[in-house]
Amino acid sequence: GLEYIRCAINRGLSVDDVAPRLSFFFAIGMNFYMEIAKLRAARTLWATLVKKHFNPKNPKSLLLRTHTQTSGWSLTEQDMYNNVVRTTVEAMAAVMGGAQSLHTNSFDEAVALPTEFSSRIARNTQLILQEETGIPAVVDPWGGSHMMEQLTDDLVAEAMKIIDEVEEKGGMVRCIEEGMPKLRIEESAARRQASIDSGKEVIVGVNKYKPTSEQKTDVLKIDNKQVLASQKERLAQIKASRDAAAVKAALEGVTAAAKDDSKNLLAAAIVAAKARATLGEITDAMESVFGRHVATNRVVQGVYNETYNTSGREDDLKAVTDLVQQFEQKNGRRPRILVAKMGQDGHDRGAKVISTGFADLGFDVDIGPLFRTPAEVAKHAVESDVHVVGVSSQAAGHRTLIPQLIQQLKAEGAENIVVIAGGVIPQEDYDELYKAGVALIFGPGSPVPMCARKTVEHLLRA
Ligand code: B12
Repeated sequence: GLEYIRCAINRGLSVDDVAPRLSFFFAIGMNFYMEIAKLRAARTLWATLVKKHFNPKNPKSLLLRTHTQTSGWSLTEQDMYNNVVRTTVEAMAAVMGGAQSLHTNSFDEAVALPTEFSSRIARNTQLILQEETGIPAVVDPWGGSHMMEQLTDDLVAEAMKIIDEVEEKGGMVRCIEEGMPKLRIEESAARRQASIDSGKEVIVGVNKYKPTSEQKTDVLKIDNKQVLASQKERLAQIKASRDAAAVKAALEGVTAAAKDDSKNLLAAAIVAAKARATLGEITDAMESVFGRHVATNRVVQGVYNETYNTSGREDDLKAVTDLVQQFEQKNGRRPRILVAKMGQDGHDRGAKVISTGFADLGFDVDIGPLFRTPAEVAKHAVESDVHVVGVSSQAAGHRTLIPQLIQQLKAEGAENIVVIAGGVIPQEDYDELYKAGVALIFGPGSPVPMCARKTVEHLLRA
């Protein structure tokens, strides 16, 4: 927020032109009191910092506006209807924390896009809170509670330390360039996963009180081929019906604005969009000047084992590291895995958590960049001489991209490289993938040691 205001001021706007129009997006998870305190602390922080740095005249500049979304991460594939309860608890935290706007997730969002039924329940969760409970009628209902005030103050103090650290490093843009926030998130995700895998943190239906019978829930199925064909057709129609000369001129305008700091790039992009240039064309017009951001890919190491080892279940890890050693003795080197991401799937948290966990369990881990094609992944796998490619797929490209990868490995003469997969893959797609040659599949909620154990067992058998 501070960085945006600074940018705007540098371009000649005043704090009061910008600050009242900013809106912040918060995810709201299951830690109920903490989430309420988080929104309360955010308001205090914003008002304090904007006043200190920019001294606005309009009091609205000090008001923090928030959109909140109940956590998608806390949703589970296992015992799926539990997610209705999770979303309700999270929505209550958002409302009690004073959110201005709220998105409630549907209970099936851990495995697919929501159905009409699940969307209706998600919407009704909000309506019930709004119309039946009286909860939204009170502003800051937790104000004055000793526990809540203390928690809020503690959060303000802890958050201030991080904000000061960011400021000292030269601001958020600099920190993003250095990969600092990304690495912190990845470290925290690996610790959280270890906490869940080891049972320290309870997730009902996943690591405790697991269902004893098979649970079947209808999930939305989307035909990728049909979506691709219809998108291509719509693009062709747009391209045929638009004024090609106007599009060309508008895209040149975007490139010119990207080159010249005194020009307004957003305005040029709006002209291009109105001329019906596509998003790809608009970004290409900028890429020719800016290049493409490639995130630094570092695997956080040590934190998975460190967290797991305080759970009293260290033996789980030893069982896996013993197998890894057995593999090393047999093959002269440790099992090597390429964790790969393909297609337009930008979700990398699962890939990072798996990479950290597998590395801590003794694997040699190569982590591939985002947005690779199957051919690029196959080439990388061969060049790095890996034993296994682990595809992490969250954006529903698995039925298309994984069989293509297996074909590409064959074309490279590397059919001995084992392919495993994990991520948001509905159970009903498993058979199709096994038939295509995938050795193992690990869905949401899979404990990392179990993934590693099954992988090394498979490699030992192969
Ligand atoms: C966090 C998240 C995001 C973050 C991603 C941040 C990041 N850096 O990864 C943000 C907000 C950016 C995001 C964006 C989007 N998201 Co999203 N996202 C999620 C969410 C809520 C959680 C994913 C996650 O991190 N889980 C935690 C990790 C640790 O779990 P995991 O990935 O499942 O991995 C575990 C296992 O699956 C397994 N595993 C995974 N990979 C591998 C690999 C190997 C080798 C092995 C052994 C095991 C393994 O082990 C892990 C540990 O148990 C999911 C819903 C969900 N609950 O899964 C939606 C979800 C994946 N997102 C979805 C969508 C639609 C999007 C957007 C298109 C939304 C939009 N319209 O803009 C964009 C797409 C961005 C892009 N370019 O891809 C959909 C995908 C729908 C589908 N598959 O049909 C989901 C399922 C939500 C939904 N139902 O709508 N998202």
